[in-house]
Amino acid sequence: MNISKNFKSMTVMGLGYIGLPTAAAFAARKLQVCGVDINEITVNTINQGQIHIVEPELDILVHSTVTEGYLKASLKPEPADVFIIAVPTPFKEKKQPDLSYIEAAANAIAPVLKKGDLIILESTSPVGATEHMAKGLQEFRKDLNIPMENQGKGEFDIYIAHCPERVLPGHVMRELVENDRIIGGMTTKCAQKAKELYEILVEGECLLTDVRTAEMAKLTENAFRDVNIAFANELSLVCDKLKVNVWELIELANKHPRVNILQPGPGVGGHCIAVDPWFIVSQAPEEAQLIRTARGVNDSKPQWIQKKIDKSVDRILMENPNWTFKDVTIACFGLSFKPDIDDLRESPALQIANNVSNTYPGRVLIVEPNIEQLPKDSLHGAKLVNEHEALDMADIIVLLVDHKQFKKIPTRSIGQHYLIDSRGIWQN
Ligand code: SAJ
Repeated sequence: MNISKNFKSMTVMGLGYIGLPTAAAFAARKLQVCGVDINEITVNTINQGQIHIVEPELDILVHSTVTEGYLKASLKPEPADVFIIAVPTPFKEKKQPDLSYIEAAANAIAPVLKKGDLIILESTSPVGATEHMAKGLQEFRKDLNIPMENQGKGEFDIYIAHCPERVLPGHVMRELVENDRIIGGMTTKCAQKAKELYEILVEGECLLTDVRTAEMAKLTENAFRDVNIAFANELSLVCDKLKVNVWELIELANKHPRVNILQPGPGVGGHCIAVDPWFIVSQAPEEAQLIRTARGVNDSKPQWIQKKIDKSVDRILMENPNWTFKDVTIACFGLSFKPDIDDLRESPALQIANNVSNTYPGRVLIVEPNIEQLPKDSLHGAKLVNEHEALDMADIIVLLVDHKQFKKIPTRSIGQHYLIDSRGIWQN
């Protein structure tokens, strides 16, 4: 275990999916960490050694670091040697990045800053956000000399860097340590200082660059994945039209040594891949044509699945002239935004299931092994059941998430139903 000589204390702004694991990981390396959140319930939960999010291994680490006195949560930032900002960067109307959470976090730490402190922005940010944050800090603290743009070898009172998080939900604790880290410094010294910090924790390589390149690198990684998923989703539409099995097609094409197509699905969910490409589009609307189109392809996939469901209902009604649509039972398998997690936010599966329950009220079954009750604000009239009940009762099965439990269902149990398999797990 690395114990730092130069960094004794840390304040982490934002205790969500990135901030809390980061705070706990540094606390486990014996830094004195204060995690700050605006939500009082979150703060109280953590101070009791518990967690408010689902992430493997995080509960144990938070419990032990709080118990040993290395981690605590607070509503207000405390003075520290290092400040990590890990707050959300959603988009606002017209898909423009919303920097208000970063601005609020920077304003909150400004009064407690002192000479020699290191500030790291980890939130995924549009290009220029770190410089914008630095300018805000300089206005607030005229007594400190703060670097406000890329200044190479310059010397300043405060070190500022952008080090985008790149961890995969569900594997955060491992990836925080194993992944390579991009470190963008406002000056060369800022980058080196931030590297010194991450080396306490990171076993991967720490790669140094300037802040703007670091910001763009993170956006590029997620836009790259989005464009590649869009390619797979577009192929699924083309293949459906041409009566070609897209799953077999992709498997065959991927045997080529330089082809690696991703998997089609019901659309792209989560808070990163469906959001971050818009930051590039909003800053370079004329140039980012492909990135914008990919977003459109992925965002339209839920409607395409919905049309398939409507067509199946029509066919069942033609086969059963005495039925109305109220007699057709539809089972949606999966609600989360990707397999084997409980996170329903920005989930295309939830969007589709919600549409289905609005269109066919009273006859919709949901199978989601990772939750115990349906969300209160959607899916009205739908019923949470287990897979056996759904297979017994449903006329139409819609597979939306490839959870491990669903992959084990023998395809002969599916055979007698109308099937819309958005993930291709029951194709045979
Ligand atoms: N998906 C597909 N087909 C695929 C792969 C994914 O439809 O072949 C869908 C998933 O079902 C999901 C969405 O894409 O709805 C996003 O899932 P994901 O596993 O691709 O990514 P996230 O959002 O969980 O995490 C991403 C990661 N970025 C990259 O892999 C480039 C992660 O490393 C980032 O740290 C994270 O975004 C983030 O926070 O930015």
